[in-house]
Amino acid sequence: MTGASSGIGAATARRLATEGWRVYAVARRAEKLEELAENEGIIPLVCDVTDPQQVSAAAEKIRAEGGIDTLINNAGGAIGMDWVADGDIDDWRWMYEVNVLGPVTMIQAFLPMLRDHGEGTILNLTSTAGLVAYEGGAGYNAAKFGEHGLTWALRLEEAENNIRVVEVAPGMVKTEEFSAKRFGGDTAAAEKVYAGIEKPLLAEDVAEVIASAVTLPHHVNLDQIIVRPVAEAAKHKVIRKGI
Ligand code: 8X3
Repeated sequence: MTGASSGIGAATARRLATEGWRVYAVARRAEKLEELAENEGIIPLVCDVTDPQQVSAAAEKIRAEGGIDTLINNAGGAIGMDWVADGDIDDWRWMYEVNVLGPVTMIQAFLPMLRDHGEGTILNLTSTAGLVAYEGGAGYNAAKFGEHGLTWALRLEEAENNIRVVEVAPGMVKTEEFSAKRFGGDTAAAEKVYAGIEKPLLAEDVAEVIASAVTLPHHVNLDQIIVRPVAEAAKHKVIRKGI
């Protein structure tokens, strides 16, 4: 489980651990992982998923300890809401690295293990931003469309190896970090994203969906799960009350 230090990643690690899974919680921030590892069944593993050397060291360690049968690529994120005309190329590069190259690096390192297992699962957390573009979303849209594409190609390539490949594409999820990071710590701007939404999706809701997908019998492949709060009928139609 990558991006495990907070939000959907941490909630999913906790959710699967309560079902008796042994979960390697992968993230860069050691102190956050230590907290999470107080839950039984969660093993912290400090690793930057965009660094191939760190990823292959993590894969070696995990293989030596018995390996895994499921890889959940959750690490990712957005920076800014700039239009194409004004977007900062470094922001675009960062988004491509964490949302596309990170998952690819993890997949390349762990595929041999998943193939050897005989019943592997790879689940990629993309986004509704990877399915429909919006103004101000281009850098994130491009990265998530990319991750969506790699997920669907991978499914075709690995079916013969009995690896199921699942895409979970969440819409608006209120987590402590996604919008804060996107708006560079501007908490007012981050809060505005969820203003007036009575019941936004929470990390635990998405964790529930992920857990359902990966605990189904292995021959059942949910190709793509789009999950939004009821209040977000579409990106352009969000029901906000009292504002
Ligand atoms: C987050 C969904 O709508 O902020 O992945 O792009 S959105």
